[in-house]
Amino acid sequence: MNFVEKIKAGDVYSVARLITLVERREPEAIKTVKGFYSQCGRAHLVGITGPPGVGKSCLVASLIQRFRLKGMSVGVLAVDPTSPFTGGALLGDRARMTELSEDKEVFIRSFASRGHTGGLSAAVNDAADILDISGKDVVLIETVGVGQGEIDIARLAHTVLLVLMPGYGDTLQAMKAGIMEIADIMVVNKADKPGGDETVAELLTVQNFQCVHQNSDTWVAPIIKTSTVTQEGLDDLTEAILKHFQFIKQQNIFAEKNRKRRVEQFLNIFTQRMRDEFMEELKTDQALQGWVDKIGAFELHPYSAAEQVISLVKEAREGRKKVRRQNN
Ligand SMILES: Nc1nc2c(ncn2[C@@H]2O[C@H](COP(=O)(O)OP(=O)(O)OP(=O)(O)O)[C@@H](O)[C@H]2O)c(=O)[nH]1
Ligand SMILES: [Mg+2]
Repeated sequence: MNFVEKIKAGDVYSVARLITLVERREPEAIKTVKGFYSQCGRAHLVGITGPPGVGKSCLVASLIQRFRLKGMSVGVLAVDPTSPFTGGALLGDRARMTELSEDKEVFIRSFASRGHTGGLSAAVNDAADILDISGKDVVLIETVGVGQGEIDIARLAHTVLLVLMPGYGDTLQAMKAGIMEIADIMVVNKADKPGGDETVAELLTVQNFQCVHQNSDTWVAPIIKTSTVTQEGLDDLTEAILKHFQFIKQQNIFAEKNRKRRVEQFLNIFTQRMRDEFMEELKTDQALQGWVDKIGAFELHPYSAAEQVISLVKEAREGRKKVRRQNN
């Protein structure tokens, strides 16, 4: 079996190796990822997001067990916002999660937010594709916070779980505006602690406010109380995740979500590549150096400089269109 075949067969070592190589933006690895693009798009990507310490990693561990009981294979991408050297959480997560990773049908990988040439988002996108190709039925992606991280989880995942815990009323107020758009399932974890019902009630208020214009074809995010200590609500949560996947497939939302994710991914790659190309050209191109000097000398505003470049691209496109028309 060659490397790609091993990855497709779910070989843990090869999968880990390819993820490491794409993280480093190795050209060969990028070529491999490009090579199997047409076979991607089978796995269910589930985002688990929420404030620090609400129990996201514990929920991930519980969900792994439940999906495995259903015979599903599971990939986990834990995106940690803190440096691997200072964050106790990362070590904690690893310790908790590796208990399960004896199982060959479970693959777990942590990403530190620093030290990514080409960006964390690119690495996580590629890792999700690699897990998809390796045959994982579901890929759980843990990220901290809502809309504040480097990863746009709502674009990346098909199903987004927003995890809160009792006593998060204030956070809720602050997040209200964005909550309903990104959460497909709301989880109030640590339901073994007092105050869970109040948090659920607050969430319901937000939801009722938002539901006025919704019809029966619309997904209304369920609010599920869970506890990883007593195991309350974990079966319901698993079912809700699977139900949401069915829903988006039936309603054609799946294809639309994939399209949005890939456009976003393209834009990220494109802007990164433009930066890299530009900086590389600048090293040797004297005319370009002169142009940049003008920006530095307050002669050419960065806005105007950007507009000049965009005009050039537009002119080139117009020129090509003209040639095509003439050829027709
Ligand atoms: N009482 C109670 N504690 C819980 C529950 N779930 C998790 N915890 C505890 O909450 C703490 C944080 O749990 P994690 O799973 O690390 O939370 P997290 O959201 O992944 O945290 P970060 O990744 O640091 O943002 C740990 O001490 C857990 O033992 C629960 O259902 N009930
Ligand atoms: Mg965690």
